[in-house]
Amino acid sequence: MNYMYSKVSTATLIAFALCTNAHADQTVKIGEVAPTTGQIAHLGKDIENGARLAIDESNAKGLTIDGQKITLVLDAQDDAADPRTATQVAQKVVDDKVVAVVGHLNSGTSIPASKIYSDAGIVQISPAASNPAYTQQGFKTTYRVVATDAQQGPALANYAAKSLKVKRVAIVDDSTAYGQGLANEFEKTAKSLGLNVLSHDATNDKAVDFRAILTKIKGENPDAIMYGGMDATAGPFAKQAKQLGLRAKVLGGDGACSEKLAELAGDAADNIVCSDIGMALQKMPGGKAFAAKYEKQYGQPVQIYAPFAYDAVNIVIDAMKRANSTDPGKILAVMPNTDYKGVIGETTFDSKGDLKHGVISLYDYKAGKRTLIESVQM
Ligand code: ABU
Repeated sequence: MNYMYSKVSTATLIAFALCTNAHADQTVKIGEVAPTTGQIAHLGKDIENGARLAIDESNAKGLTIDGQKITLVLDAQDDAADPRTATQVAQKVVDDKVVAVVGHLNSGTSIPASKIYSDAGIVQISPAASNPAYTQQGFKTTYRVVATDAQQGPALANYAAKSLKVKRVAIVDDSTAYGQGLANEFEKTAKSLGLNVLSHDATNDKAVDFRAILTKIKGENPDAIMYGGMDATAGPFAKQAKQLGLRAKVLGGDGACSEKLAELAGDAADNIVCSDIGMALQKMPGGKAFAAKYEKQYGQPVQIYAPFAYDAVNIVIDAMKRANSTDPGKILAVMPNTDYKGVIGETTFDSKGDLKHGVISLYDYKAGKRTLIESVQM
């Protein structure tokens, strides 16, 4: 009798344990890759911080998918802005069994990594990569939540010609997929608008001394110099231009257009006009609340990409809810129907994974503060 009781009791316990296990928290990893070492580490950290905020909020609020409580974990990795490291890290997060990836920051890392995510059938959403080629490879997994350089280059050239009345422009790029691509897009539009493109020189993304190129450009007497590169080089570039007595405006794209650029350029920041590949933070539907939350959490201002990374994570969560699954294949299947209203606005994607409605914002710097000039819907 005692034996029977013990048998029933054990069976009941096993059934109870199985039942309990079915409802135990499931841990789901979302990958996040950006450079958190090197000269643009502050921009990579901006992405990681934005992504982590979304993860923490989801965990605090509670997430249930298909009856299962989900605890999200951010699998945050450093690609050092290096294309080769990026592919190694991409393989690592695939091996870590992430359900989707937010990243990478650079076009030069996002593009090679995208093949690895495509082969693994894992959604990749870049919060920053703007080279058009990123989404033109025919991969179903490749998305971004920012406008492209095919929109940004023309917007900058139009502003230079029509508002700044630039007639003569010199161009310099940092030889990266982003810097060179943006400079080329700018050049095409500048020429079509009748600007005199005096020269197009190349430097590199580790350069610190631009005086040889700038001295040559000074002799060309430009009204503006378009610089395709990130803030870490754009700041010293603008600073050295001013030190050499160049009065030309320095134009830059989103990679240069950070809060930190003012610090890097010093008083030459007042000479800079730059563009961003989304709505200005203060004009984003959730921008003010996000900026306050971010500053409270991290004790520093948003640089550029944090709200895009935050929304990218929430787009993955939204896809999990719509798919009622954490299976990467099922998340991928619902991605084309994304219609997510987040901090940056409403995100819907075209058939390539680009935003249906990109926005370019233009800024200058006044007394060291990045100041919005205008936003243009593309
Ligand atoms: N969009 C500028 C920074 C990222 C990139 O390389 O595209």
